[in-house]
Amino acid sequence: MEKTVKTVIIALGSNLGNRLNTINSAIHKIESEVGPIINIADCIETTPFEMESVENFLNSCIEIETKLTAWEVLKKLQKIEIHLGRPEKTKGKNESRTIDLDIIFYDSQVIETTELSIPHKEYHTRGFVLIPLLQIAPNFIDPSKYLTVKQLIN
Ligand code: PH2
Ligand code: MG
Ligand code: MG
Repeated sequence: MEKTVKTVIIALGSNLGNRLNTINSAIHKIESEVGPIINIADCIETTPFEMESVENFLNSCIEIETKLTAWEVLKKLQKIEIHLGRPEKTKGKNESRTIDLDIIFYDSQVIETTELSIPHKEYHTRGFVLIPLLQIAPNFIDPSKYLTVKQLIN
């Protein structure tokens, strides 16, 4: 039988407002609405990558377990983003934001739709995702590249 509990890796980023408070609030909300937290990477301060905004980010990654589907997780994360002050509709794609919650991996699933791409399309080019990811999930296998996070970095 297919296992019902899935491991999900989520990247968190904030460069507006009280960044650390918002990231901690997001983690608590994810824990209560999506599933238990298995691992939390240290927050790192990063400069904005491919953005017009100038405010530095705090970035982290978490590993959680959930019984929800990838789409259900996406909807929950979008709801939490709005609850934590992110406008529903933004002018530019990469404006400063109180919180950004991106699904990087959903177990070993590969999903390619207009609404949802898993693994996250660009995560492997972004140090602000790879550094926290390497800390918490070095042996996680990228199901589209057949490489572990550690192998991807080297
Ligand atoms: N997120 C982006 C684009 N650029 N740069 C940093 N440093 N941190 C981010 O979280 C980030 C970014 C798109 O979501
Ligand atoms: Mg993002
Ligand atoms: Mg996002």
